[in-house]
Amino acid sequence: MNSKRTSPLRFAALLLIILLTSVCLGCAGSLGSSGAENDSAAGESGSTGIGVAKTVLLYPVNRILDVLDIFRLNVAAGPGFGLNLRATKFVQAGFENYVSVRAGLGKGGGMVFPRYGLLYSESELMTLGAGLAYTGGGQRGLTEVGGTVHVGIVGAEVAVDLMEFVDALAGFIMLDPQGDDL
Ligand SMILES: [Ca+2]
Repeated sequence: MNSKRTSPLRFAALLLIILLTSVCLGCAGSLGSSGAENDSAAGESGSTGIGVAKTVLLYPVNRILDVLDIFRLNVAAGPGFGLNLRATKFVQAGFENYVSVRAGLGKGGGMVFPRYGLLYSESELMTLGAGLAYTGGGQRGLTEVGGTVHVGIVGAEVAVDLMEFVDALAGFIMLDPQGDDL
């Protein structure tokens, strides 16, 4: 059987192309805006055209990124203990006390890719409580459902964000309630 698999190198090259396309389109959009100040009629027309092209070209990219936004899914290494269970910020409870280096999806935590995490550090020091009175977990979304556990020197998180799920679905019909599309 002849099965094709995408190598990590090809995946990295594809990601680079996507990022460069995003940057170029962003620059083009800025130039279009400057032109609009000098020649409003022609500028507005140009900006609209660039805006439409940008939306079309980035449509598949934004759908992938929106889906990745849904999940908090990572493993951790570092000393400590912690347990947090949550069904949104309003319904949660736990106690956490650890310092960790994490690998995986962790929205808002990334040093290189703030939107996704991937490889980052995160600490919860003596945080505890319930509901909105919980003293930690500032990096977690308001509508996250899932849990975080840390025991000894290892930990993990599994959660989905309900608002991001809605945003990902809405994206397919060109809506962006989270305002995060490129
Ligand atoms: Ca979106």
